[in-house]
Amino acid sequence: MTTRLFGESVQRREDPRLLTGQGRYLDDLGREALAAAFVRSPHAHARVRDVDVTAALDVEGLVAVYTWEDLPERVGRALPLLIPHPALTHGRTAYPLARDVVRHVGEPVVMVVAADRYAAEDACALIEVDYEPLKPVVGIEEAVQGAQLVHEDVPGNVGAHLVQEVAAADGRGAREAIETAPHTLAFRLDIERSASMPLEGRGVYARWDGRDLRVYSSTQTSTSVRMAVAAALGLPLPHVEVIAPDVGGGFGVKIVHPWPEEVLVPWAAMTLGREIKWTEDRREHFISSAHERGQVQYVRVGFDDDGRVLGLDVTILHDHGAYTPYGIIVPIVTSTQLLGPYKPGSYRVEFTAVYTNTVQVTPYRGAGRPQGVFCMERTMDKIARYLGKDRTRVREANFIRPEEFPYDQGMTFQDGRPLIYDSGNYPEMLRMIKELIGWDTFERRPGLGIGIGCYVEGTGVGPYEGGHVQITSDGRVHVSTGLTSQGQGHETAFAQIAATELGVPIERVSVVTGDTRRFGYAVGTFASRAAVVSGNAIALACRKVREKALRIAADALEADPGDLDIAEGIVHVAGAPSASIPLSTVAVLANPLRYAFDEETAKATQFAAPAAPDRPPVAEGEEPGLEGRDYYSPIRSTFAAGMHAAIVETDPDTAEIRILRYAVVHDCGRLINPMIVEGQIHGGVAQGIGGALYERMVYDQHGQLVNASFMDFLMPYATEIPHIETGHLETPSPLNPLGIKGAGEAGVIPVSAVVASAVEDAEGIEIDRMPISPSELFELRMG
Ligand code: MCN
Repeated sequence: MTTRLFGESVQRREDPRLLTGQGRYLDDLGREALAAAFVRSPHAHARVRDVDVTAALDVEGLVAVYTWEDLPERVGRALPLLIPHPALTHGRTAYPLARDVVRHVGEPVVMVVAADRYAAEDACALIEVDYEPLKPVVGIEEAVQGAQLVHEDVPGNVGAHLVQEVAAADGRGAREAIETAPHTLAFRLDIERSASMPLEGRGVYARWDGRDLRVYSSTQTSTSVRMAVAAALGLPLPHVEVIAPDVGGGFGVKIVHPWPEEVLVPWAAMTLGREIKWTEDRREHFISSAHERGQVQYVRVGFDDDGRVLGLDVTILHDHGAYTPYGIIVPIVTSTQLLGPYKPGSYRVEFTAVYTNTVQVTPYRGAGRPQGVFCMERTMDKIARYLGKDRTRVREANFIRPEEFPYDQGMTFQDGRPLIYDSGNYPEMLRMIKELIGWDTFERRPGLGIGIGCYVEGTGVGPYEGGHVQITSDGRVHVSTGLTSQGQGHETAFAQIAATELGVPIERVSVVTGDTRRFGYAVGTFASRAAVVSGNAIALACRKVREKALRIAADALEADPGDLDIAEGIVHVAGAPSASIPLSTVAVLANPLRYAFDEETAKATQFAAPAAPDRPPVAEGEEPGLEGRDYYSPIRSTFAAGMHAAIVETDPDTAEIRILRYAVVHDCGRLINPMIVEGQIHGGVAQGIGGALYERMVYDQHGQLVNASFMDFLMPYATEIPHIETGHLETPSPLNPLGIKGAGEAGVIPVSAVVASAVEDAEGIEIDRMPISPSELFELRMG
């Protein structure tokens, strides 16, 4: 018998703790620490002429005030550009505190440290910054005109420009194929800006003991924060520890590292020899973190009578905000993954990333894919509408067939690796989603519409993650991995993997993430990669430990390791359960230094083979202890896929859009925990509904974000989210030992496309812009 937990909907083990207020988030720590606060620019674009801190110095409790001038050279350097790319010819990042020019409202200018946040904020209010306002660049159209520059040395505000082209089999390019196609369409699509809105904002708390720096950060990448902080402060890596405590959501925004505050707070803690903490407030989150989406896409498509795409030409204008700390990953993802499950005859994509005087853009759950899917799925719907065909038929005519895997889309990803889809079954998925939503039996009536959207998502990107597994003499299994968790349920899913691999009850397995003291080499949680990359690393580490356990047990039982199995934490001879030894005992035997501190250990030592005088106590090639570490480094991404469908109702008078039904069929390879995956999908769909119907960052012409609070930035409540019906298809990935693909972003990706498809169906009006509010729908109705 083996303990099988992989694939079961095991209840999330972290939830009782998190749901009963026992979570330890950043702001729960360092209650005695000094508080940091920031003076942030009220201008979208201005020269900083002078900073007068005199009035603030009288504030009771004030400890220190810093401007850029006060920072040592190393700390004051521009923040790193994390993912360079040859096409990013003009990458620009901010300084931790503004140097001469501020380029968006919210950019930090002065840092204040005080006894508490009240005093720090009072001091901030008294600091006078003399700004010389400059004309701001707001909106893509204004940026591309290039009349006014965000960065003086970036001509035309163009940070990056990239063209990728996949020619047809006959060598013709997409533009040529479109010219000669039987039918062509051309249109423009707009997706407005939105942003990750985790319940918990960013935050950092640092303490320095004269030798070691410990930093707590609400981050998605603790090991990278550690490297960045060590580099900025000139500290050797072993003297810096970074711990991500419980993190109340990230959704992408917490992958940036280091944030200015992550450098400044530790530096000030070292300089002052005091503990310091900063927690972001909601307004800071709106104006000082990062946004995404924000793209205009021009599409030209040529197709035949069956709706098969012969040529697709997409030109993307991407609003990158003021800086590019995370490179141009968002437009790269849009342009390379836009094709989804389809194989157009030829494809050309071109993007231009422009700077504007708005908050910088970094990936937000889905990372450029919602824009790409909106583009591709609108294209499919428009072709169907033009030809008078069923929308699902046009999609089917363009699908990559199951027998064509592995399928090379001809695109090159950010890391220079080719985009090769590893496995999938899109026709089957279409069959499933049609059945789930009742596509063929849908009864039309005025104001009711049905829509569909398909996508493919590269998940589980490298370069690597690791896993460490230790079995202690109480029989407990301790798993650690370096990436962090923000609510994805890793404590449960990783425990399922370990319990299955090792044959132990899940109750005996504990999992630690995000603590560089436990695991130093890691990349982080983003791009739906944890299950694939850490999950496989943990499985591989478990297999090492299992092998070692079997070797030791075989010695003790005088059996062949090949005849042994582990179940319920007990190693036994297959077919002879009485010849057995618990893993706890094996753990004792694995360490020649035995403390018989309890009866169990004392009993275990009886198994010890008499010391062979000609053999060292730790055999050559072995290490003491029953533990193991391994890494998994994927050769390339594995491609998850999904299809969503919705039925919407539009109000004839108020133009309100209600989603009556929402169905999802999803394929993330082998499921570790179906319930967790469904939860991930539900959360993603909810965010997608926000993006489709409610959420947008509204800037005025002065570069002021006019809805920078939850009073004005609309997010859906639970009341706006319908019940989500979910079906799973499992096409295992041939690329990794567990056959897994990622699932964490899936839900959000096609929602705008699906809602647009359904609203268009209900109204008979083309929907080319998202989000769509009732007033906008009303205006469209009016023509
Ligand atoms: N899973 C599974 N079987 C699979 C694939 C995944 O059971 N075949 C499980 C995993 O074990 C994990 C969860 O599903 O518990 C998500 O796994 P994965 O797809 O690997 O995604 P990550 O864990 O890497 O999480 C990142 C992803 C991203 S990119 C964003 S953004 C996001 C998201 O996850 N942010 C989140 N989900 C979030 N959920 C919460 N609560 N909070 C966030 O900030």
